[in-house]
Amino acid sequence: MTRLKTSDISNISSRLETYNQELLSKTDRSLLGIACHACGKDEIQISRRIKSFCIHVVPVTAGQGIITDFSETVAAILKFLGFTALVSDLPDVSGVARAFENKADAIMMADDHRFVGLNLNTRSVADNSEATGRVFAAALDLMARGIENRKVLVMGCGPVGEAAAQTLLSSGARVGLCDSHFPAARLLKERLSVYPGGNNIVIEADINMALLNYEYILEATPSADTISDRLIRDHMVIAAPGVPSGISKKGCQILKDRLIHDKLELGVAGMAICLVL
Ligand code: 2YC
Repeated sequence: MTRLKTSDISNISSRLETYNQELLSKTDRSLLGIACHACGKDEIQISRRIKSFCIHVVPVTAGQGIITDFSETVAAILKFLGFTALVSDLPDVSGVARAFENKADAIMMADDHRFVGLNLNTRSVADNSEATGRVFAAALDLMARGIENRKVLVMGCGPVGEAAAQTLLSSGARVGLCDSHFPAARLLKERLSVYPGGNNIVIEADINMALLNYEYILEATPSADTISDRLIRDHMVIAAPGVPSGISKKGCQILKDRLIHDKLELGVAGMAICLVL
C-alpha cells in the first residue's frame, strides 16, 4: 500500500469544487453521484441522510505516524459531500472513545496497513482499498456511458484491482488482468471465477501488447509510468486509482477528459456513502 505524502494531498481541500466540475464534465455525475453509483444507492435519498450523519476522523499515531493534512483532507472531502464531519482533537484510543461518547455515527481512521470507515451503529466496515477499486470502476462505467460488453484491462491485481475487476464484471464488462507478478493475476482470476461474469476474464501476460488491444483501462498499480505516453491512443479511456499515477504529466495532457485520477477524493467518497444505510 503506497503511503501518501503531504505534498500528494495538500491542495485537495482547496480544489474540491474544481475537481467536482471536472468529474461532472467527464462522467455527467458529481463526486457524490459517482460514489452513489458505485454503492448502488439513490443520490437524492442519500443526500437527505448524510446531512445528519456525523463522522469523526481520528488521527492515528501508530507506526510511521501522522501524515500532516491527512485527517483534515478526509474531513474536508466529507464536508464537501454534505456530511457533518470533524477531525478529533484526540488521536488513537482517546479519539475513538470520544467518538463513541459524542454519539458519532461513524469513525474514519488509518494506520500504515488499513484506512477504514466504521459505522458505530451498524458495525459495518468500509475499507479504502475495496471502496477505491469499486468507485473508480464506477467512474469508468460512467465515462464509457456503459461498460457492459466492453473489454477492460485491469492493471494491478492487488486489493484495489481486485475490487475494480469484481465491480466491472458485475457491470457486464469483459476483463483482462495483468500484473508484474504473474501468479497474482492467475490467483485473482481463480478468485473471481466464482462471481457473476467470472468466465469473462482473461490474463494478459504482455502489458505492452495488451495496451494495444484495450480501449478501457483501469490502472491500479503502485508504480509510476506504467502506461508510457507512446502507448496512449486516441480512444483510450483510463480510470487510474494507482498511487503514484501510472500516467505521466504529458500523458495526462494527451488524455485530458479521458482520464480520471486522484489520490483520496473518490476513495473517501466511496467509503462514506457505503457507510450510510
Ligand atoms: O495521519 C494519520 O492518521 C496516519 N496514520 C495516516 C496513515 C495513512 C497511510 N495510508 C496511506 O497513506 C494511503 C491510504 C490513504 C490508502 C492507501 N494508502
